[in-house]
Amino acid sequence: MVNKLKKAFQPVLIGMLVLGLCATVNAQSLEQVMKERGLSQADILAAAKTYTPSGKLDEYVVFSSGGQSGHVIVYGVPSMRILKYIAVFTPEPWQGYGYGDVASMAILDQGRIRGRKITWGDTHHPAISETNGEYDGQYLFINDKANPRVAVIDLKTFSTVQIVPNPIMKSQHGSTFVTPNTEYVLETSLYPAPFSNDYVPLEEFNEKYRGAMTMWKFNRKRGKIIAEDSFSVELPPYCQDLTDAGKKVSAGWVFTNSFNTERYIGGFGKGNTKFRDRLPHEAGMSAKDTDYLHMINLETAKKLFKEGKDTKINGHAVISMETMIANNALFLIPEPKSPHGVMIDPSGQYLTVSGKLDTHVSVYDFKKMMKLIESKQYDGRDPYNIPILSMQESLHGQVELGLGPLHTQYDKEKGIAYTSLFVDSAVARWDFLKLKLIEKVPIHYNVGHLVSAEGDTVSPDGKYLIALNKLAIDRFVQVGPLHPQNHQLIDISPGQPMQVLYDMPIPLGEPHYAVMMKADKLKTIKRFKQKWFKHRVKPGKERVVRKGNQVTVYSSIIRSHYSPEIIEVKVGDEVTWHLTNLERAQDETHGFTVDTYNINASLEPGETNTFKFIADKEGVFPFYCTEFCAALHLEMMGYFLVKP
Ligand code: K7E
Ligand code: CUA
Repeated sequence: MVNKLKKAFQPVLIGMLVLGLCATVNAQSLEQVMKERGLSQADILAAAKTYTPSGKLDEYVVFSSGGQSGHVIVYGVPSMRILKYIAVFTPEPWQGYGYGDVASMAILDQGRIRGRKITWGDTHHPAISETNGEYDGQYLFINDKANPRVAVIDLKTFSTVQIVPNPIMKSQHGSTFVTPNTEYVLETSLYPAPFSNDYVPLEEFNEKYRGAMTMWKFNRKRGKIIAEDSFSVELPPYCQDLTDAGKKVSAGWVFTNSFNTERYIGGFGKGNTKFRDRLPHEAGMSAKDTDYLHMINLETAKKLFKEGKDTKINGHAVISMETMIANNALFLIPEPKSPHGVMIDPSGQYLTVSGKLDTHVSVYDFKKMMKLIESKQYDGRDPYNIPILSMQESLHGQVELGLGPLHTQYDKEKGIAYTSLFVDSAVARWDFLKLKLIEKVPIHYNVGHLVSAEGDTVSPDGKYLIALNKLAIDRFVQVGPLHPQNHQLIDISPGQPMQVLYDMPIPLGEPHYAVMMKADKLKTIKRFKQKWFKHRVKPGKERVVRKGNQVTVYSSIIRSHYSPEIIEVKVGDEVTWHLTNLERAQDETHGFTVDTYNINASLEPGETNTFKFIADKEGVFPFYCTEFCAALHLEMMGYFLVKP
């Protein structure tokens, strides 16, 4: 084995010898390091597959939900090096997001629900914008499950540019997913509730509580969701779970699965104000053997919205179930109970659904489903009159994969898919066309979502798969009772067994889903253009302007000083402070904080930020640059003086 390795590393050894480093090689041979650190040949191979020497870049970039942190986590593959946290629903001081700068404060303000400012999010499913079903690297979308909202991130700058609260939902989960040309961003509700903000007793659950799917119209040119051009489709009060947009043959349709088609409303435990001695939700919601996969015709819904066949609820267009049914645009198909996720294969023809409590994964055939719809062959109707298609006649087949199947991702190889097995703590590689299990690889532990390279596009890359694990017992140095999450990188190269390559701790919330894109698709800017900012301060035009008690400061910043450096105002003055970073050099960021004002900015080269505040306390307030920018960084400061 060692000989084999020697052979593999021969070019490296020769190179080192040429450089005259043979003494070092002798002192620290590979064999010695392996022995000292207890590494096997497989470990060394895994290391060689992931180790990315200084100066080399990763082939893929992963956008992972940051869970309860409300952020997005960005890291590289195969190195698994964290590159950035993108602040979305939660203020983040390093990027100056939500710490006084007017622009980012306004974005967070867009996320108010019924007037209340919310400073966190439960992010679950990121989605990259697509062109013809391929990631185009322009935008990223992410949802907030807790406070039903979606956010738009511009990947030119890796910054959040919009937060859109859902006007009718009270919680959501099946979000965000995009149509193949990012015409729409889909958001699906989770726990049924009335669309209005009124109190409606639980006894009226069946009649007045509802689910919904919102089709947010995305305007790529403006880089924004346009609320007026968006609408929702009313759904039954089942718990709609995950969603996916059809592609290729299934383009124009969208799918979502569900649980609690029992419409169980709970009542377990002492102290309920309503109902007594009832089963807990978990039992009541999983009493039946099947739930419903929902099939929605987006093209028809679009047409109905255009024709004004909607009702406005909270100012938002909603197309009723009745209208959808009458226009053959809403169907249900039974699926094994309490499923988690519906994922459409790259061809658009096959949909995989895993019932968490079933050991099988079900593969539905879109063409068979359409045949049933076209011949109006229904197996009955649900209590809301929605036609039900036969499960047996919609299925391509079922495969037994193991315990607790959850989420599926696709490979470059035709028919090959990967499904996470939550209870088994394993990942299954299987063939969804031939309906057979190929192999399983154990992971640590309790895997949720998986992500493969470009895995939910029309042309996945294969190569890498990441298991987003929920528990990380024994994987890392113990850091208190709350462990980090564990993202495990798996080599899925064809013609060899899957190999776990790397454990990556995620110490910031529970990531649910991630997307992995070729890194060279990113077209990020290196610096801001000063002219993009209305309030930019040109060099030589720095000044302080006073109008009554309104003081406007026009500041420029460049290594290593602010101009002006001393600003004196009176107690009660309203201060508007514009700052422009005049740097041209890449990455020459300067910060800005005013002692005790809860202000922190990160001004990238060319960027302008504006702060508005009232100088409400007399005193002396040093301000300084919070980013170590140059040798005289500590000297980069000034005084903000407030006179009585
Ligand atoms: Cu499996 Cu939200 Cu997609 Cu966790 S996810 S709940
Ligand atoms: Cu500028 Cu430190």
